[in-house]
Amino acid sequence: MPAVIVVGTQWGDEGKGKATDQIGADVDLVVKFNGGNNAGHTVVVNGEKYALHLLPAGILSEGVTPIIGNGVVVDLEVLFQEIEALEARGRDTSKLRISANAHVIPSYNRAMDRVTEKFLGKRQLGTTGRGIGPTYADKMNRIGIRVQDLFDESILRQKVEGALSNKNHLFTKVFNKPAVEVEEVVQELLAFADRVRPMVVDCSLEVNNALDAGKTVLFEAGQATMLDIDHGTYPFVTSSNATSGGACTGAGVGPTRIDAVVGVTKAYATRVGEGPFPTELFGEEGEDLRARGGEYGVTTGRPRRTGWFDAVVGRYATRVNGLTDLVVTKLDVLTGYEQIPVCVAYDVDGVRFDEMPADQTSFHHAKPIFEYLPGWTEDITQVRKFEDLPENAQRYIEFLEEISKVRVSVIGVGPGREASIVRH
Ligand code: 2SA
Ligand code: GDP
Ligand code: MG
Repeated sequence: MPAVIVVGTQWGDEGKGKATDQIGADVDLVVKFNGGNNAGHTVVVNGEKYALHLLPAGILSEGVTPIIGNGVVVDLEVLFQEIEALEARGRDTSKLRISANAHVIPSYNRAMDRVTEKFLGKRQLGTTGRGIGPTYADKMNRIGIRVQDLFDESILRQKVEGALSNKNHLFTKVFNKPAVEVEEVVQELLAFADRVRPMVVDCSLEVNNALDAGKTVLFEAGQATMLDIDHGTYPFVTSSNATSGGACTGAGVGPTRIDAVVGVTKAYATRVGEGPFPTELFGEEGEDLRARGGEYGVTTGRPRRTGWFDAVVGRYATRVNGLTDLVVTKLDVLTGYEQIPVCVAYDVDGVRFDEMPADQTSFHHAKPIFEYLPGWTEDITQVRKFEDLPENAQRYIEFLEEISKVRVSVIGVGPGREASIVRH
């Protein structure tokens, strides 16, 4: 498959990092197309664990050119910290490229993220505090700073002045904070210019040239379908398009060039941050699943909310992304449950919904209608063939496949690269 998009089908942390790393081992380019260092992808290679935030997961595969696309927002300090940390562990990062059109996250947007969350009070979103939302807002407001601006000091100064003219009003008059000095920001950004320069490319040209030359490209999403700015549980979402369409705009590639869209889902569900989550488990049950799955944020360390697989979300993700395949991760985590509830539809104030309600209020009122599947007790972490899974585990996967309306082609049974079952 020359061009493959990998997206999360739930609320993030489905194991996209592992899936990208696995598929990415055989591709030429891996392009991150949305988000920034709010992402947290865990990849385990030969027992060694890597936590990636801003860097595409393809960075761990030799021979792959990783590209940070134009749709990404880049915290330059974090970029170089991650590069240095990987280099210190013997990983080669010299092939990393970055789009000239990607926006940078200036320090004032980290401050803005934290202060706006605080001022939202009870309505806060539970952002990662990395400045993601304010930077995408600046992009849409046309007061953003792009990677290419680092190479023209006078343009950079004008743009920083423009951005700060209204932000300083907010900082000082609304949020009771000191004004941000233009010159300080200019110097903060210029300090990275020489190191970034050799990495800068036209992402769209690189990707299209690669496809024209018969090479393979993997487009890697950060966050997930239900956190997408258009299709997620707005306003409890991130500020970018994490669905497959985001790959086209965030990397500069036409939809006609895409061959496959792979969705990654957990065999159950998690969410970190605020917002509706119909199948959420509370108390001991929620804690138990969190402990079994090791469900803590890779970026912020926050405990993730846990719940059962939601097929309404699954079908929605299949439709919104045009999924061709599904990767089901963490099946091993469900080992030992006597029976496993799966949400097949919602009850919204007495009315059955088989598809995602079109309005937010209904979704907030949605109560899961469960079907209960029989569990299994056998350790499945060493299983590598579908037929070798316990019968009930096979049935569980077949059920997810049927109700999500997409073929399950890979099943994860452990965090390691090798701990997967590929169905042909
Ligand atoms: P933001 O910071 O503006 O993108 O936050 C807005 C919402 O998006 C959620 N969000 C995430 N949800 C799951 N995983 C993410 N990455 C990290 C991880 C999260 C972490 O891999 O574990 O470490 O906490 C991620 N990034 C953003 C966020 O929780 C808000 O609900
Ligand atoms: P991402 O943001 O979608 O890349 O996912 P994260 O890395 O934030 O979270 C997924 C977690 O599940 C990581 O700790 C992975 O190492 C782990 N993981 C991925 N696939 C599997 C699997 O099949 N089984 C188990 N037990 N862990 C997995
Ligand atoms: Mg994650």
